[in-house]
Amino acid sequence: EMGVDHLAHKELLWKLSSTYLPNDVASLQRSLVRHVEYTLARRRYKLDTSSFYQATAHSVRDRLIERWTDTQQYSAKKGAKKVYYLSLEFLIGRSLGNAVSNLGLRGAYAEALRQIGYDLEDIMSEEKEPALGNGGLGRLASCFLDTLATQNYPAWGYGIRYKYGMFEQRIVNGKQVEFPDYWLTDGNPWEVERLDVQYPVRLFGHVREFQDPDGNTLYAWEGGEVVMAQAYDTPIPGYGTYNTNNMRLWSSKPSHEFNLASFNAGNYYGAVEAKERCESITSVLYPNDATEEGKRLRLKQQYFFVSATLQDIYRRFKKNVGRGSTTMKNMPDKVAIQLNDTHPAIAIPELMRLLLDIERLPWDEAWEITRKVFAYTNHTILPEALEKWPVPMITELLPRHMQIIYEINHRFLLEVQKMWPNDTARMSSMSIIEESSPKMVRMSNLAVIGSHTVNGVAMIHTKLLKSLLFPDFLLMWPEKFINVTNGVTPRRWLLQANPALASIYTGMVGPGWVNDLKRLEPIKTMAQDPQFRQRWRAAKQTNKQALAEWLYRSMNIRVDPNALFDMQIKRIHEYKRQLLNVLGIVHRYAEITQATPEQRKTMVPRVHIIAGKAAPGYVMAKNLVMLVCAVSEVVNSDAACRDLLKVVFVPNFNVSLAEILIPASDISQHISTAGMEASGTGNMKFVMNGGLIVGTMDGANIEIEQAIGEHNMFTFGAKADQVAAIRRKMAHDPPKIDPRLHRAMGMIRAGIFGKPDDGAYNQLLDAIDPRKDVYLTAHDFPSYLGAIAEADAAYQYEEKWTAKCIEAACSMWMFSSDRTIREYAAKIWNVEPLPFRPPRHHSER
Ligand code: F58
Repeated sequence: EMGVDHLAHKELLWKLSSTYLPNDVASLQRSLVRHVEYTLARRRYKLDTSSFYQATAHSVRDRLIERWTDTQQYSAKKGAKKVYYLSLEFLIGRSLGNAVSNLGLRGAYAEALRQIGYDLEDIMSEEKEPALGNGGLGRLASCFLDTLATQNYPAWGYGIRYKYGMFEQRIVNGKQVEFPDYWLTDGNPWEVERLDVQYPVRLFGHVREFQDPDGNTLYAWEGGEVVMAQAYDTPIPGYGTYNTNNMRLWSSKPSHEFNLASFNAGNYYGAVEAKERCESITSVLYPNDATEEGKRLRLKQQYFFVSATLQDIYRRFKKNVGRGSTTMKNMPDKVAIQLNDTHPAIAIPELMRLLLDIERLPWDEAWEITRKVFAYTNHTILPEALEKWPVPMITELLPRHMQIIYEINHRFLLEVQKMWPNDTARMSSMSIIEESSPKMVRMSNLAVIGSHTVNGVAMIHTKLLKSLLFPDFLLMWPEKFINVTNGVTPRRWLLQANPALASIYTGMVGPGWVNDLKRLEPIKTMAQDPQFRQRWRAAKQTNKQALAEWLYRSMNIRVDPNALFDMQIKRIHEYKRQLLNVLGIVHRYAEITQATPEQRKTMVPRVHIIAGKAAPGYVMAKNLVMLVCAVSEVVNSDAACRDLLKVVFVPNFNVSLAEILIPASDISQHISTAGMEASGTGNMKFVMNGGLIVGTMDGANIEIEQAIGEHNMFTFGAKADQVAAIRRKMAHDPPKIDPRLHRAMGMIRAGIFGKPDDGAYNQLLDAIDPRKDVYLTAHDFPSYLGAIAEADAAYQYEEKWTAKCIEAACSMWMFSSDRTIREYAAKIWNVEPLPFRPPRHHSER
């Protein structure tokens, strides 16, 4: 019971903390200057742009924090079911623009800054973006967080606060060189270090078996090393709502226990070094490598992150246990955990360990809870990309988990045996353990077995997932497998990246489209209106102009903003077939150099932009980057190409760069070998921004085509169901090579683009030999040129072209992550939005 004095104190405290920050221009200015003086401790006259970025960020952060703490307190009080999105990657991009936009304070801050001599846009570009992800998978996680907040779902993202994010790519002497991305040099105003949220995480050690007083056998994981997980929280504001969610990232640091043990042993320097090693766990993001295997530190990262996260979720849930009728069994009513790929799948045996060894539940009860809590999203069916860990490695690092995995597998295989007696082939393909040497733990099988739902990320991907990857699991659990097609947030990818187009939309249908992309549908009919088409083109032109200026400023390259802008921007991978694009460009180059003046007049002037990072150990990808750079060098300095062709490799592709490039595109290429790109999400962003696609019938391209109409997309190439037969046939009956491809390859081999001494180009070209053309690059080349030619032809009819773009862009509602998340919520998580109603007057909390 609270005493009188305590009540009085509480009331006083309440009064002291009960005002909301004012958002009028004058108040924002006071807040900015106060942060310069008191947060940055700078004199008033030292007011450079970078100080003002810091001050603006802190001022915005204050306003995020009041919404954030209110939202979190509210959902705790309501005891609502929460979604936990577990991802080793979040590619958040810059925060300032997103925050002022989502808070509805962009205008006010822009004005506040303008009056004191600063430009909000300039200040925004001071921000260093956190690149805590590789590509599509990490960016998807961040789009999901934006939508979860916008739609008022109680949801937290959990991940790792890498000290070094995705490497910085520079081109030095025509080659990719990687530089470390230490993104925290200037601090990070968007995070709050929660010194009161730390958990110990054990690694190595042994399992002790013992009996409880009733004679039951129990297990305890003991010894080894203990490192601490330190929480860093970042507010995730929704757009047009008060709700603000949380992204909690973990950083590793030495534990106190670690301290004592090592130092007492008398080895001072050795102990300090051991402490350093603790911090190395979260030091670097692994770049998606072709040779991604046997990396013990990566497994440590995964477990470290999972252990801290589950302790945190568990502690939050346990506050409710014992309250009313809540027991452990109710965990699935309060907790939904989504595994973003298998990277966090070790969470399945970890939750089992907590329920068995700490909570002391019987196996069946623990297993039922676990399976009701987890769901798993698969992002690839490429066998080489499926995670496997050597049994000896898990045994050493996580001995208790290895036992639990074996027990899960044993019980699972009994079920298999029941369903298909003595079917050893099935047993061995469904087993979590691959009987190789050394034995391997198949994380995808573990994730399927331990989850209630498994989803693919586009219709074709889910179909292939069912038929190729998990056919036996599908027979066992037909309901477990579902599709949830990916989506992207219209906030970052339209409203913020493309203000020119956004203002057209708002002018037509009001601002509601930002949270309800369906409202753009009626604008489709405006494709018939010449005046509207004119305005649309003007917006695209503004964006192309801005990009042209950017290219000139930052790369000293001049491009004509009236040319067709063609882009392929994504990670460099053989299956994504950047090589097909380059061969197409080389073909065009040949055509240009041989064209008569009459023929030149019929050619469409083009600017080809390619951007993307190659994993440091992925030789073919690095060769490709070299080739693009060499082609661009030759083409751009050839007078014959002057007004017809420019090729630009833009280094260090990241979220901020995508925000500049995508709105300026006329054509983008999504040309993976059919069946290999799970979904793709760039494709969605481009079409939403009024660009058209040259693409294969792969991933979400197929659904995009369905939504926008086939007359609005340039498709080509083998279909997924033809690929296997084509590959089989080419081995014994090599197809004749297309003469245009032959010529393009000949030019490259002849050294027109240089002859690197390591034979890099030959290596690229040898891999598309028509007899072993794994990615069907040679096979698809003729139809690829056909699609490009169609696009060129269509581009020459300006009015028709614009009509296509309008129709396509306004048909894209289903590729908003808002639709995606509603599906996850309904079909997988069983959660409801919980909007926090803010106080009507700012002065009363
Ligand atoms: C991508 N995967 C898919 N993985 O390739 C893409 O089709 C899909 O649209 C996207 O996920 C979202 O579903 C992807 O980006 C990675 O980056 C992994 C990161 C960890 C190492 C292995 C690659």
